[in-house]
Amino acid sequence: MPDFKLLPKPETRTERPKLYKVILLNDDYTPRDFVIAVLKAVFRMTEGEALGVMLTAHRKGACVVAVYTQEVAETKARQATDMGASAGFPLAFTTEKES
Ligand code: TYC
Repeated sequence: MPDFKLLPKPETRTERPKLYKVILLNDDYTPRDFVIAVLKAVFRMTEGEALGVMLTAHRKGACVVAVYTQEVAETKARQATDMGASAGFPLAFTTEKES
């Protein structure tokens, strides 16, 4: 068994991945129940969680849905926005880098 204490410390350090928020934007046309269905399908929320997020976006104009690594955040925001577009609604999700 080599004595690892004698080996030099590696120079590289592992960076924590940068995190991105997925944000739900309010609009005047998408039905509330449709927003809830999308939140449950794409973000695996319970009915209660989805209702809370939908109502916050409805009242305040926007709501943070979840936080992921960049690729996951962008993929989920696109999938959720596409579900709205496929049904003829202007439902929009954006992503924003966490500060
Ligand atoms: N404002 C929409 C309505 O009154 C519902 C809605 C809520 C739409 C949240 C989008 O992100 C949203 N039908």
